[in-house]
Amino acid sequence: MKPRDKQAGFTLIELLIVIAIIGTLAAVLLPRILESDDIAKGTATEAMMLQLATAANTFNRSEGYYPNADMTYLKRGKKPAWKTDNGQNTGIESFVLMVSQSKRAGTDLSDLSDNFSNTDGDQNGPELPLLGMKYRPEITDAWGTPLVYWSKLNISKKQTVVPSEYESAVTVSAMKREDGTYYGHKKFQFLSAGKDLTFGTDDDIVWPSN
Ligand SMILES: [Ca+2]
Ligand SMILES: [Ca+2]
Repeated sequence: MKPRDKQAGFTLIELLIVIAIIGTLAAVLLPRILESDDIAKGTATEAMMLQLATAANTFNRSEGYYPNADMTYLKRGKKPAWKTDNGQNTGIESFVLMVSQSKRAGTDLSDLSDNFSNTDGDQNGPELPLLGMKYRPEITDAWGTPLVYWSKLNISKKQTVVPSEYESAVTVSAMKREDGTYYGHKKFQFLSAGKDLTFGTDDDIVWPSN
């Protein structure tokens, strides 16, 4: 055997060992990396819910009610001529629509545009004034599932949510505390499906959380 061949064979064994080591490291580290990624997404989702809750409170201070979850806008004067909703993702869409009507009562949510989705593919009709878009967006959690929003007026009503463009609609109830009352029953509730992308499971994230 020539020295060169010996060298080549040795390199192959080394390569196999390196691949085995990388495989082992990946198997050990990947779950941890994914877990820390999910923790970061949970934190990001909570931070966003705080921002949305602030927008709801701003709206309430100006208009005297929390943004409705059923597309009814009780503002004095003329009601904007938006389309009737298709019954999917309605709560969070209604929230976006309400707070996007005016600077005075509303909040510009355009810095959350990375978290806009339109899983039910609907249109608003007229442009949303503060967002300049004609489609009717939802706001998603950090995993990409639309949040669900209830105001206190309809918190006991189930909502129909389209989790993604590739899934069919599911029915979602607002989350209750152990004493049977709804989280946020005096104001409003935001709900995230959490890392398992499924509503009604233990990893759901609710605002307010107490
Ligand atoms: Ca809709
Ligand atoms: Ca939509």
